[in-house]
Amino acid sequence: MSTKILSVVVGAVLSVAGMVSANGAEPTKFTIRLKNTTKPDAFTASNGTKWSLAFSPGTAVVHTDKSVIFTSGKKDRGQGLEAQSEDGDPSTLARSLAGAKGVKSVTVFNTPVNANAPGPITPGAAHKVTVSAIPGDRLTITTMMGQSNDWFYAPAESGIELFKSGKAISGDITSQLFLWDAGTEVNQEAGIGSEQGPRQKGPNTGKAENSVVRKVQDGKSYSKPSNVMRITITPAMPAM
Ligand SMILES: [Ca+2]
Ligand SMILES: [Ca+2]
Repeated sequence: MSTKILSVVVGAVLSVAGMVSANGAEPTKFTIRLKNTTKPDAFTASNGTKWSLAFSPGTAVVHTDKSVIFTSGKKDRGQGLEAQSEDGDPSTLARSLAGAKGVKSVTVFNTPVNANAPGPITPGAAHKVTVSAIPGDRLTITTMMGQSNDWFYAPAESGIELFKSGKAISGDITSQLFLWDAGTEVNQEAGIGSEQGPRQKGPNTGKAENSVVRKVQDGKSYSKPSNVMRITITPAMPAM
């Protein structure tokens, strides 16, 4: 009998805490971890060259509007998505988005977990970033597909809803991401193109494409994020 009463009391306290959070009184902190789940030399190009995949520094954007970074089927807006997608450099994009309409926060992640300098995450490595949000907020993550001319991983343009029915989401969100082509540089074969991130002479080199932002649908394993990365999100428990 006493055990049952105790469980009812605990349940009541938890639901009250949940209501406070849902009313937006206290933002929830989310820790996002992006792990490169590929192996070194996991891919083989048409000429037999083996190559490894890395993901660049990126942004974690909390927003309320539904397409703050790009619109599928439209040209890049010239706000820094190009440098993010072609050179793995999120700094211009972050500066453009900071304070923009419908954007609540922009956090750059650039230093891998257990590393002491900025850089991409190579096979097995991870980026970690923390954001704060309230119900109604959305999350967009951007990172370059490191062996491409202008490809980036991100969710649909509307972002990922951070709360469902007022409750913070938790767990694996990898399936909500896609591989996008920024439409700014002509594609070469992934992993061996001379104008791609690891091989280009300098930032912003390669043939201009003048196309639109669109999903990469080439049937390759890296085009499906769950084959190459794992992104988890963990909300901090509300203070009791
Ligand atoms: Ca392209
Ligand atoms: Ca390039």
